[in-house]
Amino acid sequence: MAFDIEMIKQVYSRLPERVSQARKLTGKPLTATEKTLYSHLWDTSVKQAFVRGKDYVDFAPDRIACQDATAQMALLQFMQSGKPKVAVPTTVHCDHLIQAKEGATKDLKTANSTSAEVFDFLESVSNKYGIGFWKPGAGIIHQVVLENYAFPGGMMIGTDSHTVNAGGLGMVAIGVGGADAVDVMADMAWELKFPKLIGVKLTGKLNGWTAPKDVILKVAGILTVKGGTGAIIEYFGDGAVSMSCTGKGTICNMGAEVGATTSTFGYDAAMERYLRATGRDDVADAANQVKEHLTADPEVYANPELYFDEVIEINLDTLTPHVNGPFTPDLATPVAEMKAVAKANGWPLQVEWGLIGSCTNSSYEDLSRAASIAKQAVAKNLKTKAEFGINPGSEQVRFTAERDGLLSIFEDLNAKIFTNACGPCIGQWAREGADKQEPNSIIHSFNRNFSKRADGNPNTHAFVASPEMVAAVAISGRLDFNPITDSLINELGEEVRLDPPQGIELPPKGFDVEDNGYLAPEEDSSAVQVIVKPDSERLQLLTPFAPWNGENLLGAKLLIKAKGKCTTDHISMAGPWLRFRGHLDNISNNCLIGAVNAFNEKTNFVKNQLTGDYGGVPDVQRQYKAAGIETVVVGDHNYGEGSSREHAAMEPRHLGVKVVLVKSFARIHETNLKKQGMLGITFAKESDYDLIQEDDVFNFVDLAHFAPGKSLTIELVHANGSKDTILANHTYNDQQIDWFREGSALNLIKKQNAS
Ligand code: MIC
Ligand code: SF4
Repeated sequence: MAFDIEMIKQVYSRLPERVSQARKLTGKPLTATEKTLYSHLWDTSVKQAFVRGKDYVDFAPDRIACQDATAQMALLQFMQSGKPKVAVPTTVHCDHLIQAKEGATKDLKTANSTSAEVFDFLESVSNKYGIGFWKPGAGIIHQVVLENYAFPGGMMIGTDSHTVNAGGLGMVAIGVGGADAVDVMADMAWELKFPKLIGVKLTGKLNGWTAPKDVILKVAGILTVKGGTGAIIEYFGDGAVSMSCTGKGTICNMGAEVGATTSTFGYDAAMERYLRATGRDDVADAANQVKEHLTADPEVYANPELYFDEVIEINLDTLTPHVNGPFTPDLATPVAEMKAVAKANGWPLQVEWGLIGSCTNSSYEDLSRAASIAKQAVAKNLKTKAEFGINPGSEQVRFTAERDGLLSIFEDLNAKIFTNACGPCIGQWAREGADKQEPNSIIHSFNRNFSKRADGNPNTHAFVASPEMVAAVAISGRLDFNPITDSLINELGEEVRLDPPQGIELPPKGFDVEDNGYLAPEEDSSAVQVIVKPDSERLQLLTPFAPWNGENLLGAKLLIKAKGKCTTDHISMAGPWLRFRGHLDNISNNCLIGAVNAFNEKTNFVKNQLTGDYGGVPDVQRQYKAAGIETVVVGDHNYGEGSSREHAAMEPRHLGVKVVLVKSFARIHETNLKKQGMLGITFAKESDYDLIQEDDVFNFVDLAHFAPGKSLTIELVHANGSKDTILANHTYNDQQIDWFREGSALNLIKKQNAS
């Protein structure tokens, strides 16, 4: 039986009526996305349709998922809310804190001892507040959610940007910061600006070397890292229906990389097969009864341009494999063009590692397709030129893949089988020699490839491709290898070719697992103690942020003007810093250390306006804080792209930054800033970014009249005494201004609970 089946049945029982209401409100046929959104409204008595891209709407998600690196902060906040149990089904998954080094058994043991304090904390908080707990080694959050919790037409939020993976099973699943999750855990509505809708019509059928991953690599090339911002992408068409459920998951997963709020597909036979194969006949049967409400109305897919804000069409018959990167996931190169492109850019052609895994591509089908390439290599006397690492997505996938002989195929190629966890995808990788910082190339099936992300080396050129392409490139050892046209020379000196991959959608003998790693919370948890040691370096109870004094902010100094890409990895790096995710003061020592200072092109090297000296960003900021001076961070486009980690908002807040002024924000990060009581605003005129000088002082001269829809005026006082007055826009509504006033959204919840 599926988890929380009663909740799922309830969602389905109210679905027909809510969908018909929504059809009346909007006066038109509905997309699958709209059906799910309108059937999850907090206030069901709404009288008007919402304006996409404009109206803030309160939603009531069905469930929440958190992973270990973000759950610590989320649950530390929830503990302050004063609630005895979480209000909706919630799970915690331990997947980010396990380093890939020697192989699964040893690595898991090491993680269990080095992170014991954090795992014990998460296990006891989960138990205390009625949260399901998935132990280290159980698998990557999004694969485990897809296998156990996702259901068509459901709505969930998760404290990880790749929560969107559950769109592969027809959910509207959205990544959020911990403070958003706390709202829903505390039985409050969850607010989102009603998204725009992008339709992607897939025609034809995947064939040969082309995989679901190539669909999203192509879409990323079209939309770029910010093209999906504020929108939900709905995929449809024959091509969509012909794809496996986990393949759809891959596409939705990497939709995070185009900034999309989420991506989804209408319910279909592939989803039904997956539900049944993963032991959820009950969900499949219930879904079948309300089938027509779990996909768009037929008129929508017949004339998509009438119902979506933008429509993209991709023909799978002619789509070819892609390799994206380096340093950004939207730099898409068709494999056939890689020879010329790599040469022109001077990318290192020799590939040193091929890594298969991450929440994007670690399903049974993914492993089977990559294994079919590995098997040929062995049979054709090829030795792999690069090293190979595999992280299966879950214990269920690993156990089944081992039983079916898939893992031993990789082992025949000397691959290392790492833990069922994120591993190298999030810098949890003890890569030998990375500290030498030599230029090199690696290829992986992950979703992100920002600088330093996998191994901390800024000169590692990381490329993203499908698992089978990763296998082929790793075997050849060359970035520009095109398996469709190129041959390889084997150990016997013969010329051989790799045939296209053969995948197995679902294990013919069914999935199997001995210990899936799940711990249910106790019914009566009154005796459960949650322990945070006062001298811990990994966990720290939170102290509330100070409220705003209601006055204009005058005399604020520039901390850093960040140039170019400034993702959450630049603002709050992961890898070695993941160990401090539960300790705000300690993790604040990584605040913005990866951001490039526009005045000297260096990272972690900014001017202290008090002394004229240069120093690291956290150090300089701590000096401003000690002197009682508030500061401003200035940034470029799509600031805060990437992760949902709210540390990227909490650290500057904790250190005394007041304002983040940028050309544009990524959605989750903008919300995180608001939730933590920061002022996140955008240049009304983008070119005003150029006016900001290194010694600037900022006066926010009308902040005292902070109101929805009203721009803010900023006076910039330059070192020579000259001034510029510029305008900044914001998207705060009344409630969000209250968060700012109270010092944070959590302060407001506490106040409301107390009254
Ligand atoms: C990531 O892929 O960057 C992460 C690590 O999963 C993050 C969450 C985090 O920073 O903990 C994400 O994508 O939200
Ligand atoms: Fe883990 Fe990587 Fe997926 Fe983030 S993207 S959840 S780090 S596997």
